[in-house]
Amino acid sequence: MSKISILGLGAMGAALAATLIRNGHDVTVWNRTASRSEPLASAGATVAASPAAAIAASDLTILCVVDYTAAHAVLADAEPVLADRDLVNLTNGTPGDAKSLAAFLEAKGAAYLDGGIMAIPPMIGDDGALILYSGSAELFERHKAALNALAASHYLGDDPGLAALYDLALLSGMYGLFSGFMHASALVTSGGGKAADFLSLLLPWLQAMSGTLPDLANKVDVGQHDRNVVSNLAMQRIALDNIVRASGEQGVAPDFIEPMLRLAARRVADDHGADDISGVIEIIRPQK
Ligand code: FVH
Repeated sequence: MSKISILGLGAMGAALAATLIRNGHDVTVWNRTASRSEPLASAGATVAASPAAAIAASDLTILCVVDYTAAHAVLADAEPVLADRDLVNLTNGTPGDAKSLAAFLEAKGAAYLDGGIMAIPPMIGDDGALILYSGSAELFERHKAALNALAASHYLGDDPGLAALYDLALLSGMYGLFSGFMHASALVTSGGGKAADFLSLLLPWLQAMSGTLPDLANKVDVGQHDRNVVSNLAMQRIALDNIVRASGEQGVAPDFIEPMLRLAARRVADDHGADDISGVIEIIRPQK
């Protein structure tokens, strides 16, 4: 069992600390608002008086605060004790945020692992929770057993920005799903239907359409979008235009769907109407 400190006891930090305590680890906690430590102290945690004291108390420190501004504020207090420490940061941010924090900590002599939590607090410690990691492989290997108590662990590589990149990519897929659901539900409810009833049609449709993703992913990776096309972009542009026009007729704002129509129309205007819809990525991805 390891000595582990948790800095930040919001909804997520508290769930991480409680899970580690349940798994028998020797847990020290610190939070800016001290009263949030009390339930964890009752569950067996030691409460540290400062981030520096918490970091000094343990073999591994896990930081989980609201954003990177808060993360830097917490660590600024602890600069004198950072040398030779292992630090995992599970605060959500960008690849650039993660790389800057990694550079700061490496300059202080600490090992750094960045993480992206793909779970909500009640899922921590249960099947279905996933945490993506990137950064120091040695740190990951040293503490893998303890980290696996929190969630399944997926190590992406030694670039500290990768966990944030993949975390935000997964969230992008999720927000695409949510925005599609909201536009579809606005259309259905504008015609008197119920969103809950509509799910019996929407869910199997999304399941069927997700079956096209392996082919689209291959086209994205190869960068060619004109092979085995069954639903060409020129046809899909008209469907998107129909959705936008129907939205106008129904009094539904087209804010979710209009950007997709604009991209499809640009690609068709660029003479790629016979390609698959995957070709739209060529407009938004970094240009070579
Ligand atoms: N909760 C969730 O569903 C998601 C799931 C996926 C991962 N996220 C990320 O986890 C980070 C923490 O999120 P959280 O849910 O714990 O957030 P809150 O409950 O709002 O707690 C915020 C903690 O941050 C502390 N804090 C804020 N500002 C500062 C600061 N300047 N200095 C020190 N600490 C600060 C705050 O302290 P206090 O307000 O209690 O004093 C809380 O401990 C986040 O990156 C999510 O994106 C969660």
